[in-house]
Amino acid sequence: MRYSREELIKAVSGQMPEKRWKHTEGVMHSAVVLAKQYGADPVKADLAALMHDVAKFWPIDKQERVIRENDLDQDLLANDKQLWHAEVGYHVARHEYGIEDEEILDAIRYHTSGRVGMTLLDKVICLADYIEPGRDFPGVNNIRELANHSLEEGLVAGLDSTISFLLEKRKVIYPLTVLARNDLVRQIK
Ligand code: DGI
Ligand code: FE
Ligand code: FE
Repeated sequence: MRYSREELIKAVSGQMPEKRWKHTEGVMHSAVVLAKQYGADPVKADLAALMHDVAKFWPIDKQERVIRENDLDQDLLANDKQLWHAEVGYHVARHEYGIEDEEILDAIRYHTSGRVGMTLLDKVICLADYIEPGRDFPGVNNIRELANHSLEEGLVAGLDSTISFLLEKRKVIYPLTVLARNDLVRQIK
């Protein structure tokens, strides 16, 4: 890897407002706790969490260009812009920061949408993003509670809250989010 953890922290924190960096620190903390609890690699969880929102505050036209000009999922461009930063973060982590671990890269890539067949690390990062200590939205404490005994239960509750929010606002729902949610429900049954 080309950068030390300290160098990555410096580079990533410089690309976002203070508040979003605090969120990232919270996700790093929660991801390590979940990783230790559920048997994922805490070092990988820390690094994926550190990088997960690296592109969140990039200008939207720059995010669009990265997706358009690279071998990335072009379908995202027809879906909510909020989804783009995960795909862009995946690309940037690989090509600008030299992260080569495919598990870490996938966890960054799918942290917003989820996917069918989420890996342990995917689940840890996606759930940590919902429950990090700075998060405050209706239902977050219920998700935190569920996360104490099941990654899948916590995630279904998290994705359900996102889907409900999108329905409420009459937004387009990215199909992969629904597929991810259904896949997790089946894993629980
Ligand atoms: O980047 P964060 O704010 O930390 O969290 P995130 O990466 O989970 O982004 C969530 C945002 O994406 C949230 O405001 C809802 C929005 N969004 C829009 N369409 C979809 C969506 N999220 C999911 N999972 N699925 C969608 O179809
Ligand atoms: Fe995000
Ligand atoms: Fe996040």
